[in-house]
Amino acid sequence: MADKYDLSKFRLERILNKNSKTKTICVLGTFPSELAADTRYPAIVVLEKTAFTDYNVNTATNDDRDDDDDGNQCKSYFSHETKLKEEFLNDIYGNFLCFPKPDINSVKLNIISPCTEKHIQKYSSQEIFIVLETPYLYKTVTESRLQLESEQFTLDWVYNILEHKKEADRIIVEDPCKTLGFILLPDFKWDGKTLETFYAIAIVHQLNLKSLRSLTAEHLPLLRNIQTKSVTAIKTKYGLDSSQLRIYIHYQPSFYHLHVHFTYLKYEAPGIHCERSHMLSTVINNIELVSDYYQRATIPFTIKSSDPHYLKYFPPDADDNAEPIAKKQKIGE
Ligand code: M7G
Repeated sequence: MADKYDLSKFRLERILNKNSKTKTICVLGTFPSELAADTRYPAIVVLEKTAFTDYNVNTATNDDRDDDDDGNQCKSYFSHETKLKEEFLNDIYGNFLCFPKPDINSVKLNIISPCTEKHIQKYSSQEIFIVLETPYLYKTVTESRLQLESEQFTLDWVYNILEHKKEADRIIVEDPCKTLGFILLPDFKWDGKTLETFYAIAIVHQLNLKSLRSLTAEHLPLLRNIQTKSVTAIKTKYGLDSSQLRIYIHYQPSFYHLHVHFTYLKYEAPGIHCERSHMLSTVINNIELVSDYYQRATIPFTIKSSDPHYLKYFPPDADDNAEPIAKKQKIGE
């Protein structure tokens, strides 16, 4: 990746989104093609200042500066190598800019290239609206748009993972069973190290499960298997207990191949809010109570005003007082 992308050759087109709280900025631009000098590919670049770790404030060995086996002493801000620039001092109050050495001051960077119009939409800051998707709306609008290839993000990255063609060395645990199996690995958004921002995803081996809407009682063994094996593997490898994990499924997902998100409970990961995430334990419980719950339920999701299907979800003649379609009809009827 470092070889493939020379950041000095990136040409900025526009800023898509920035957030001072999460300290992220997302930009659209182009990179030159490796093959043809006069061709440039559209690219989205997401930059995120990384979170502080315990090592960053370690002073335990300041007087005796031996590194531990991982060189962690060198990761502290409290070191000779950190430069301080005084802004002002007033009585007991001091204000400084601090310049730590580059290797503990990294910025996480994600690149999507060549990106599509749909990626640009996904990463752009826009007005969003909540759709209450009845089974009828799912059947008549969502399902038909899912059949259009142009409406989908490619799933090639998912198949590359399932076939061990990419990221195989990052797998945390795999159950290779075709019906109950899955691969758990670090998410694209995680640096793979900072526990404070722990983020992994479990991708199912079954190829025909698109989303929450696909799940019925038949899939309970799969969901329970993902939950049990993943939390055990995360505890073994990262020391995080199941009670410290937020385990959930997005609706709507960006990628329509069933996967489950695992994030550290204290980490406010993107997409954890109630309009999008459904706790796996609640999903299991709902299906245990009503086997076709997710075919009957009205499920909320958010849509951007620029989405080409926006108006289909808000037809101008919608009758707010009509009997909920979910009561009368389930998917497939
Ligand atoms: P989602 O709920 O479909 O959509 O989640 P979201 O991206 O809007 O949350 C898909 C998840 O897969 C996200 O958490 C992505 O960060 C992650 N992801 C996406 N890609 C392209 C990759 C990838 O190539 N590798 C890995 N490991 N994770 C990815």
